[in-house]
Amino acid sequence: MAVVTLLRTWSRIAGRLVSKSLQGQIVQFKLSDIGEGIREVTIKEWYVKEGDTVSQFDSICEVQSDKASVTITSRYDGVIKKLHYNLDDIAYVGKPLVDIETGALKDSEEDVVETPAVSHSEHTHQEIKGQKTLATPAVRRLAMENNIKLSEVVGSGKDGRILKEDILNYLEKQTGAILPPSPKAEIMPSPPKPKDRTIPIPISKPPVFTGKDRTEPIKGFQKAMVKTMSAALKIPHFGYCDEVDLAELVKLREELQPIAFARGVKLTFMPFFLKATSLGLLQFPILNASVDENCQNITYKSSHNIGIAMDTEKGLIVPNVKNVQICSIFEIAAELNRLQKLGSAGQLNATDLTGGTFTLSNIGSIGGTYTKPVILPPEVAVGGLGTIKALPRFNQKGEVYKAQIMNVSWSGDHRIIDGATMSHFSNLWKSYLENPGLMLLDLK
Ligand code: CAO
Repeated sequence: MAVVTLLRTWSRIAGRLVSKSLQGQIVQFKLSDIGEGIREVTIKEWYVKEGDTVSQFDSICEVQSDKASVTITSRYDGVIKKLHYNLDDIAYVGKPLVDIETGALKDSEEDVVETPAVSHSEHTHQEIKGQKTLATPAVRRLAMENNIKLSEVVGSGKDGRILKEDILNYLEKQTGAILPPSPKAEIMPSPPKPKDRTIPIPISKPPVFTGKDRTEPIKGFQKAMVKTMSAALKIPHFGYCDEVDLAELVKLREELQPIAFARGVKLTFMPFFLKATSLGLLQFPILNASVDENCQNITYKSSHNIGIAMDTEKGLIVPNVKNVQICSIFEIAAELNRLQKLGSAGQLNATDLTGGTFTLSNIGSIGGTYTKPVILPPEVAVGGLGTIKALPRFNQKGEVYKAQIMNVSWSGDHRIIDGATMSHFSNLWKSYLENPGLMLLDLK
């Protein structure tokens, strides 16, 4: 998969292996070809300045492409002689990042890890004496904190990837320690309180008037948006809207929220929306498909990797929850918590950001009722959700009751999806959310 290539190349970003012949010389870290067509990254943060002494594995800087955020770490003991870029500059593939005057190597360092770049990725890549060890940064940290050599742990994940459980099992065998309960997500929301849904109050900053025009390069997430939205323009969009009464779901979530909270997970409406979408996609697989460039072939995707448009400080990103079709609502919630946490820290990895098959955009968490969502190619459909509002509606006896209304706006690629299909899908989605108990019947 391309992600592996990306990470392999990321791991080469900061340069080459230290050899003793380099001691005392000024060496340059060059930004190597990082694959995926990426030719440039933005310098997000420098962790060092000229004159600083660094050791191997000290963080040097944080760079951001339109796909991932990566920490570059030093391969060398030495002194930083030159930073080749200022903050927010674009660093180019093949050009030097920093100059380091190398110091003496410690004996033990020659056979340690040669991985300079820590991608904020699920799949970081270590090479130890020619062997590849796959482990996440969190797992490597856990191993380090417990003085465990990754090379001694047998990984039970895909391709021998070392998982957190492998470290805990190893630790248990070594020390007889009892395994801690399954980890809680780090987001600990304040205990939920039942309430009517209202439009969030906008927080406004004091206005600033500079009196000057400003031109700046389009980069980072915005640049990615230029690319994908220009491609989306070529797709003839069909729009379809409806309203959904979420009164039952509002009640159900209020009941389940404290339980999820006790398990360390914030439970919003999104996991229910995602599950209902996935159940709908099982019936209408054409909405979870992609078409080739000239629209000659349709590929029906087996996984429901549902993307979530996410508003972050740095702009719009769309990570996806993988395989929603086999996830419980709680599992979706926990994954969403993780994506949201990484998203707001600008640390989502390439795996999280690629491979989506359908997208939901919950603009309603910010405000608004209707939207005209734009398809994210190569996907063929997207849903936009408005704010849930307490509104009067009539029941079948003509009596007024308090409903919790949310508007949903779907867009489909009208080359392959007709309006009736979209309407059938939307009706099914609506029925699951208006009668959440129905989802139980179809959950795997
Ligand atoms: N109506 C009313 N309340 C809503 C809501 C809606 N449609 N959606 C979320 N909420 C509530 C949540 O339930 C939560 O309330 P509680 O504290 O009582 O649980 C609160 O708003 C905050 O939710 P959240 O935003 O943290 O989490 P979420 O899972 O609902 O949504 C995400 C996650 C990533 C979709 C959202 O944070 C976000 O970024 N939305 C913007 C999407 C966007 O920009 N779309 C445009 C794309 S095109 O440019």
